[in-house]
Amino acid sequence: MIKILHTGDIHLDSPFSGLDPRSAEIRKNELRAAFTSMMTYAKMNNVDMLLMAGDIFDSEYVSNETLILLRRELANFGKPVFITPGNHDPAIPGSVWKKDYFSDNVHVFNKPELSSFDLDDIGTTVYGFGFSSKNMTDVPVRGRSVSDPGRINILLCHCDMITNTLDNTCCPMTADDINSFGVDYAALGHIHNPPSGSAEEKWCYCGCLEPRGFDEPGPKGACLVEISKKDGKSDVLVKRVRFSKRRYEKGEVVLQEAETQSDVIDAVSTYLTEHKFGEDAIVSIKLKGTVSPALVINTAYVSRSISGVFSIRITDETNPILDFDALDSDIGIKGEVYRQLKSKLKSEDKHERELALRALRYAFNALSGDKAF
Ligand SMILES: [Mn+2]
Repeated sequence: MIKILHTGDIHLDSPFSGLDPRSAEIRKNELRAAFTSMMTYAKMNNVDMLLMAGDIFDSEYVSNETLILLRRELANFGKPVFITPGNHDPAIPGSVWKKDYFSDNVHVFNKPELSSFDLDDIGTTVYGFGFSSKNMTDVPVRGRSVSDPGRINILLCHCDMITNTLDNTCCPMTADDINSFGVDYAALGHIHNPPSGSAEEKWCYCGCLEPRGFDEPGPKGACLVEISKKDGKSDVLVKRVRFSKRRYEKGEVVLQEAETQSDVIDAVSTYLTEHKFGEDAIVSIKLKGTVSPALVINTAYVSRSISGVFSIRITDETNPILDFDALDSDIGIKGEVYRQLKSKLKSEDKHERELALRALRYAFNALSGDKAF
């Protein structure tokens, strides 16, 4: 039995531009920390090799600190490391993938043509190919097959098996390509939210190591893969291991006739507790349901009042409880404000409707200001 750690889509030195500069700097360091935690795990679990399925770097601009960290971690690991450059970090002339930069245990598939590397002590052959520019329309394994089906055969590459369009320029591989090639396991990169896949499939996406936005929800990590082969038949066991320091989560809190900012804070806090969103969570909450007409939710204040999560973003999509028929015939100021806004409140344009509703709430909020004494 051989044990592999399959990672990829690390995107080291990602700018995290969706965050404020301070949080972005924290996240950059957390990404490097997630990578070193993974390397520690690989050493502790005595894996036979590390497979890195592309997009190790976010772009061709990599800091020296990151390069040194990568070289040092891979050298310390000591066991074989295979790297295949992806569409974000292709092996272009002058790139680190083309230089003799890493220690001897590191093999980079730095050409777009299929090649292989034998590990005779564990009866395994690793096949791979790498991006040499941002696009790859070829599928280098198509029409090929492994040379010795008796060995454990692994394919390592960055490719897109999910986007089913003709303009897919990221190595549009299919399950048929992999099956006819005849590998025991295809370690793939490119898809950050890995599809669950079935046990019969010979391929697996590891997903990204650390999420970078709400389009990459939930915890992320790498795959621990165990492969055994007997009489030409292989058994593959894939276990997903979390390494991400944070996770992005989206939620919806439905308010019921909330009257004050603290009603809103309580409802959001309860939701976060119920869903066990802790310090590791970057949360986006949509407020729905009904509020009293006198309440205009101050989302900035509510966000600041919430503790226990890394960061929270709140959007207000609530509706005030209003009797529009009664307002229409109201002879007071409220009725007049309503009639002024009525056409916009019923507008076809969603944005105009929301704006009018917001204006109505501010007006009613101001008009309902009771004198305390
Ligand atoms: Mn990627």
